[in-house]
Amino acid sequence: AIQGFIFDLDGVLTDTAEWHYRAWQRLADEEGLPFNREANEALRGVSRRESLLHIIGDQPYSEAALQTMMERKNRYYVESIQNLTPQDVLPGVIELLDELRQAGIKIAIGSASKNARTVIEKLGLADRVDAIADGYSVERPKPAPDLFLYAAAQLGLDPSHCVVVEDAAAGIEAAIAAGMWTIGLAPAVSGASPEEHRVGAAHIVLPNLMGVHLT
Ligand code: B16
Ligand code: MG
Repeated sequence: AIQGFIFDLDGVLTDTAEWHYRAWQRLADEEGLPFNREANEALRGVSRRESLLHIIGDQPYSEAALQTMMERKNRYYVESIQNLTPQDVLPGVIELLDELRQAGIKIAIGSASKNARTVIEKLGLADRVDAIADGYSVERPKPAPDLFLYAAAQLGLDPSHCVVVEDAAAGIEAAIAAGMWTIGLAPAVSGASPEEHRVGAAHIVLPNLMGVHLT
């Protein structure tokens, strides 16, 4: 039986994915690097460093330059999340978290972000989760299973008893590699088969968490 739920943060519990995008867009514009909303889709759930490497392509930047660009992007992002409030929790989330807790199911966050704790605090969700795995928890980013395995270990659960909720292909891949059940969130694409969604490999694909219940 399912004993734990591990939620991705950006794009699942809140829409900070948009603020990540805008911060990368600002950096790319300043650097004269080609980037747009469509290119950003490939960065969903991807770590800060991997995202930057993707944006610079084959431009030769020194390690020091990469570091300062990552710091700059993070500064833009951190500025933009200062005004997050509990109003920014996506529809259906609170209801589902309450229902899970009532059913005795453990809850963790499994986010690639180093800002996950700040975001969770600002959203007022800290008291509703039992464990947080974030960008500081493990070395290898998603799609490696490490982050979700770490979250399951924090909950004291076997991976096979955990469900991961994700909005990114890299996250679904990581969860499957961890031996967990997966729920992928992606907007409905009219006429598209389930495999064509960005989270096509997930066991279940839903548009969002609105009206999602345990039974
Ligand atoms: P940071 P998630 C991910 O969070 C974001 O989706 C991704 O856009 C971001 O680059 C990554 O965290 C690292 O975030 O720069 O704040 O450490 O979707 O895994 O909750
Ligand atoms: Mg995400």
